[in-house]
Amino acid sequence: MSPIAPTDWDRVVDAITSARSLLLLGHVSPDGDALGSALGVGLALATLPGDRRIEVSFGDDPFVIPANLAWLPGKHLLTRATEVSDDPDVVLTFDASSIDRLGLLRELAEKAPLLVAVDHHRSYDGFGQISLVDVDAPATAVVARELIRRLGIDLDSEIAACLYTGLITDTGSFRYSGTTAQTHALAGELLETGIAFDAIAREVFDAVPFGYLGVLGTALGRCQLEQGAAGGYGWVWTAVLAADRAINQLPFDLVEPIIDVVRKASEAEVAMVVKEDDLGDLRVSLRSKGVVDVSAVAIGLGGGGHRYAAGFTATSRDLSEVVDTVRRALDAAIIDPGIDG
Ligand SMILES: [Mn+2]
Repeated sequence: MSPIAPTDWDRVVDAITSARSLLLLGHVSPDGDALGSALGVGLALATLPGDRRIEVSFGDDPFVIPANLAWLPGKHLLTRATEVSDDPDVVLTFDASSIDRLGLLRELAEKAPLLVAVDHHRSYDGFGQISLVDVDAPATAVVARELIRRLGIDLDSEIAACLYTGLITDTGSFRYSGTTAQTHALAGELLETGIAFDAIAREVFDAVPFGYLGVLGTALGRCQLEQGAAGGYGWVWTAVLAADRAINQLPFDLVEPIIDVVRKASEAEVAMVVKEDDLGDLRVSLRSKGVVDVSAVAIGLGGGGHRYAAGFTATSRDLSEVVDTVRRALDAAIIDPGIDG
């Protein structure tokens, strides 16, 4: 059962159905859950009778749709952050745990008559007038599906493809511990619409340009294992430099899956990839097997996330300084051996 108050659902449904213009936002550098949820709800709203403006966006400039999500349905709803209409009646945010995750579009969202947060992060900080937030949901897509149900809109295969993308992104294809029987039931419901789940999985997880292999090889060759770190539970880390990507002509947004290889090292409880973006900023991805809450580490360093997956952008551009900072933060982190991921 969703912990979201029925009155909150009702208020949002009323506001959406009476709105003339809606803006649906994913967080900056959107992942499959953010963009899939926003586009899925956008496509659903587009089937409602009556005239309303629906724009789906996220606050990045340049406005880059991650390559693994470029196939998502609903592209006609996507509006560049710099071209979004500035007078929406209702703004809905998807998968953003704090208002600064809206990037360039933060101010526009703040001054909207109604701002609704749709999310599942434990680190959600309470922004917005109404919160449709279920911290037990394994993906925002689960909350998005419930919103569509409460709007009385039937799923079609395009809406379902978007929501399924959110679901498999955040559950690691139903492998992570947030997955429940209800998650599989929802997947079954989405499959009933006839989505090509095999093609979706290939697009989302298994299609990379050749240059990715070169960057992956360099990053894996640079991996360090520190078995004494993270309270003795072990830490494996590497870095992906802008120069590595330049040689292999790989855009920044395609570096993210490298952490999923690095975190396989069974000697390490925590995995980290430090990624240098095109501006020289160091963006840090952290993964935990469950004993260490990496969201606490990331939040302490200005970021956010979940117990198992979190990240932050470093204030320093010096790699060894960032590595030292995280090593210290991991040593100070709360370690709960009772939770076995
Ligand atoms: Mn999510």
